[in-house]
Amino acid sequence: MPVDSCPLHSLDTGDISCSIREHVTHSLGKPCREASQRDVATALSLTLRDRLVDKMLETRDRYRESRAKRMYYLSIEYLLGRCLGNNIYNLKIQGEMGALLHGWGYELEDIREFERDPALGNGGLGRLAACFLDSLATLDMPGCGYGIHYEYGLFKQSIENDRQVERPDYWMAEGMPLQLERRDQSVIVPLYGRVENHQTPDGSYLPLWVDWQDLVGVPYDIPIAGFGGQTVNYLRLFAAHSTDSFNMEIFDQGDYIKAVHQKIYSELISKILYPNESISFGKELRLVQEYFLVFCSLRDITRRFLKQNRNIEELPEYTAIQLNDTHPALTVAELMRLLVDERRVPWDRAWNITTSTLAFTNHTLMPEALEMWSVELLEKVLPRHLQIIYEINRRFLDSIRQSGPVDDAKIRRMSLIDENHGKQVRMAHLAVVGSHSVNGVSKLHSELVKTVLFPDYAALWPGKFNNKTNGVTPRRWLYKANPGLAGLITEAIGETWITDLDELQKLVPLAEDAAFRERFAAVKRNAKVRLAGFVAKTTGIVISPDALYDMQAKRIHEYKRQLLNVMHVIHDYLRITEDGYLPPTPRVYVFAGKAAPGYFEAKEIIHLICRLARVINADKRASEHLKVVFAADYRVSLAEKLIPAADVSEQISTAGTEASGTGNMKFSLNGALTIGTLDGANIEIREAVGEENFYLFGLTTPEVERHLAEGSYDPWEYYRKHPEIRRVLDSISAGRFSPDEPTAFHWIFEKLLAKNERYLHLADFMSYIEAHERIGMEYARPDVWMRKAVLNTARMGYFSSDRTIREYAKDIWGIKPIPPRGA
Ligand code: 26Q
Repeated sequence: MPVDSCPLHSLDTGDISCSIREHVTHSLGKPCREASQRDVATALSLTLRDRLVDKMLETRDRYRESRAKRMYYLSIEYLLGRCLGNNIYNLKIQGEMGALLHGWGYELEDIREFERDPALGNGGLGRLAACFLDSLATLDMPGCGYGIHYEYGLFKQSIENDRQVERPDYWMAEGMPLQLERRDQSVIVPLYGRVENHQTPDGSYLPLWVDWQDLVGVPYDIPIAGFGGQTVNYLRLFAAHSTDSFNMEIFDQGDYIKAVHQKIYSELISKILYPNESISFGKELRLVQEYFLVFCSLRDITRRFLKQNRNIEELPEYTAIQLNDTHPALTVAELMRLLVDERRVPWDRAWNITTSTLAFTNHTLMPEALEMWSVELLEKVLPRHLQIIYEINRRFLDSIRQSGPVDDAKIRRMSLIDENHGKQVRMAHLAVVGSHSVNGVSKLHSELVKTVLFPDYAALWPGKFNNKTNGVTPRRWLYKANPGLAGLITEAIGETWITDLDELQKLVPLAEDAAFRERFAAVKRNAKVRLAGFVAKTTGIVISPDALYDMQAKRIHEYKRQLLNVMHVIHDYLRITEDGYLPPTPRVYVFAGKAAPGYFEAKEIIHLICRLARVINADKRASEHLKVVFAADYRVSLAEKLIPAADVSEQISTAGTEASGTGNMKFSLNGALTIGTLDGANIEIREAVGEENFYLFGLTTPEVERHLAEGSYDPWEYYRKHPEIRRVLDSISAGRFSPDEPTAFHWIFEKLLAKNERYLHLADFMSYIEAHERIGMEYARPDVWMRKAVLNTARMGYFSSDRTIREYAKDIWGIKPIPPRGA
């Protein structure tokens, strides 16, 4: 083809208008006069894709020419959220697009609602990956994400008869206009089979993986635009298909039905995202998913690398691979296999290359969430990888024995194989041994990673362990989600904060400025009016924008303690209805979050919240002071509606259980005050915003640890001592919120009073209600409250994911920005 054969697209409104009409006609096959709002949304997405692709190709050339080191982020989940609005904002054409569509009789905001919110993740971990992609592109950093193109994302939640109902999320139903299929770059993935032991002519060991089956990974690229749109990276998601050749082989043997079954199995691999955060171990399909991601990504990475005429031994100089939790930890074994078996690199050198290339982030301390795979299953699915894991383990344990005397107990603790419940591979150990860096996601969590999770490894390799406190992208979570506040900030300090969030510091003096505080309050109220409209439309519940909006929005999990919040709501309700108490401020309690479909307690917590809402919202004595809303189907797009309207953010996990939290950052950045424990990133948020601007309560991590270690927590003691606790628990147990089913919530009474209750709800309850007392009083004084709210926003600069990414780039990846020429 001639060079430069295709003219580039421009961001000129006239050109865009022309492109939209062109896409309606030629991509959707409709005359413009018949276009529906959905068609306009699709055509607009395609129009933007054209522009993003131009920039993506330009970015790719720029990276190639620079021959710079690149970073690859491997994650089994990405929670991108809707892309259309985000791209419009990152291209800075929201004004022009709004006007153009308005001229055609549409509102941009309505058009944006037609886009599906791709939920290719469960929660924090997947959303963090999405924020990181935004920051990488904004910082002009050469990096890209790898993941799985699930056909079904996280289930859609609805509430029926006060209970969660799950429905499949077929997110591609209307197509995904932004993605580019890259069939030509498909990858053939071997699995199953067995290993034959052979020798090379010179007598060294030559394993041959034979009789494997295969499937195909087809990449789909989603362009990721940095702010300003100059750098466009991409997220590459692999979909699983069957190979025709494979089917034909069986077919030729005469077994047509079996051939079809193979095809169905192959396509199952990327069919669905697992909806729970821990109890899927042992599921063969999940293991195959993890391997599929790892194999496809590594093939793609090394193919790109070798195309540049480089020697595989130089891999770590030009490539950094970040493992997002242990889900892609098989990368350690697969990279070794690729080097040793395919490239014939000697083991020691291969090991050096592997550990210098890989780095690992841990996201959880919960013992039940630490991945283990049985040796038996690995043997069946990935026989050669299992051998390699055993060899890594043998050499590793030999090296510790050689470095000094060690007892057997320590060897057993450090081994990659757990032999306590049958033989199982500890994926976290594999990731630690196979990486040069291991990080946690907040200061506290990173300490606990060293002291609780991997004490032996931390003693062996103190330099390997480090902290990278999470962050969130200010583009989505302030600029786009909260245009009112973003506008006010830009008016006050200019717009540099969008890419340099520390600039928000300049708002600090304005916290003393009554006029500014009033404008800040007006912005907040506006967001609350909008949310109230949404709540009325979706739930029928009427809430006043003058009430305090108190929100807890996150996955439902016992450790996150939604029950503590529920207990406080009941406490408030009973004080009003039984004690004649008049709260200083009316409140709306908003809950949102999904429960894993098989997690009984979590689903019952949702049930209780919905029942409670029904009773309270219908009670005339209370409804002036108190409303409860369960906002169904929490997802990125709902978070963007809730967060700008929050006055109070509930971050109330038991100290030592939440690795970081990132919702806590989004709320505070948008001017909500946190009521929280000394857990995860709450600690750093409190230090940043100032302790007087944060409502602290609860036990500390060492206090919790001591209770759990010594068995000294006695919930009945709290029950006996505090009438407030007694009254709340008795009301739940007596069926006050489920009159037709009086015993429905009895399990909660039992659970919270059990000696081994792991999350110490009752120990923290009195200090929790005391902190809420202070909130009620201070909210009633708008000048006091708004001063604190402004200071929260002003001091959250540190929690930008741009800062996090800069730290990863400098300390772990060794990559640098490759900005466009002249930038
Ligand atoms: C593992 C095996 C099988 C099936 C599922 C999983 C699985 C899937 C997702 C295990 C864990 C997850 C997700 C974990 C997660 O979201 N962790 C959160 O990560 C955030 C980003 O670092 C932190 O802010 C949160 O504190 C942490 O809970």
